[in-house]
Amino acid sequence: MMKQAVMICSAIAACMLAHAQTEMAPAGFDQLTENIQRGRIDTIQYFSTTVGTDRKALIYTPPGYTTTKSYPVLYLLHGIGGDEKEWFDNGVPHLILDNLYAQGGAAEMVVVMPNGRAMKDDRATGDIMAKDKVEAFATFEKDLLNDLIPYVERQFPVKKDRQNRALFGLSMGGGQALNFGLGHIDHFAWVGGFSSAPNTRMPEQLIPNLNDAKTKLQLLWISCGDQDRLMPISQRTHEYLEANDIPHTFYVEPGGHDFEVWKNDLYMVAQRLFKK
Ligand code: FER
Repeated sequence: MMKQAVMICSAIAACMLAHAQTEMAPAGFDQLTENIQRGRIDTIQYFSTTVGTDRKALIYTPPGYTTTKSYPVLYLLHGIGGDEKEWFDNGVPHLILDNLYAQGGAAEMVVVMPNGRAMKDDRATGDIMAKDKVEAFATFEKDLLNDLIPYVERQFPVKKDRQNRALFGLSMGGGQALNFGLGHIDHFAWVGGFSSAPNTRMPEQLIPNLNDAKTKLQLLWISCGDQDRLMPISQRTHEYLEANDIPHTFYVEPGGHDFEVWKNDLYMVAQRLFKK
């Protein structure tokens, strides 16, 4: 009887320990809080020389935003079923950041949420897995670097160096963030993928310059829910980074391929960004 009780107790303790290893956002982190300062969400429109059309993005400016300051920028990318509104509609980045700012928990930043499907009809309608639509997620590399970032840097009071640019995304956007971020370390010091999709380059193609990745990144973040069938993509990326001594965070959390996981990821990452 005694022995059984000891065994049950140690099983419970082991279980608690396993869970304690994953730090998670506290309850309420994604809820509207009364009587705190709020940032703003606006829609911006820029001409894309890559696509040949005007394109839309959402932009979050933090509480107390003023053009007399200069802000770092997080570019935050959506998944295969989404568009520039996906994060706002499902991931409430404005609420997560407002709550963090109310507690002094994040560096002031501007967040730009683009449409990562760089083609003339960039709506997430019809067959979202169609070849041209999937290819448009790769084309976005040029739109981001040549069109969107220059537009944001012309129109907003933002810092224009790699130390003050972050590129993160979820799923297809996670693959984009890793591919483009690690492919252009000269542009981004903060890079990460949440539940990154099969568009993530194979590890051997992902990092053109291993030494730059070792020495120049402020944060390289790979996260995935433990129930997500796309885990092998994050796992293989993590293993390659580890084998090549590239500093990174591999963050595995309870959950599947959904915004419960991605909201938690944003909460975790937003606290780390643009801090020494
Ligand atoms: C695939 C599985 C998942 C794929 C893309 C996804 C292009 C993307 C999922 C998402 O963005 O949520 O085979 O191929």
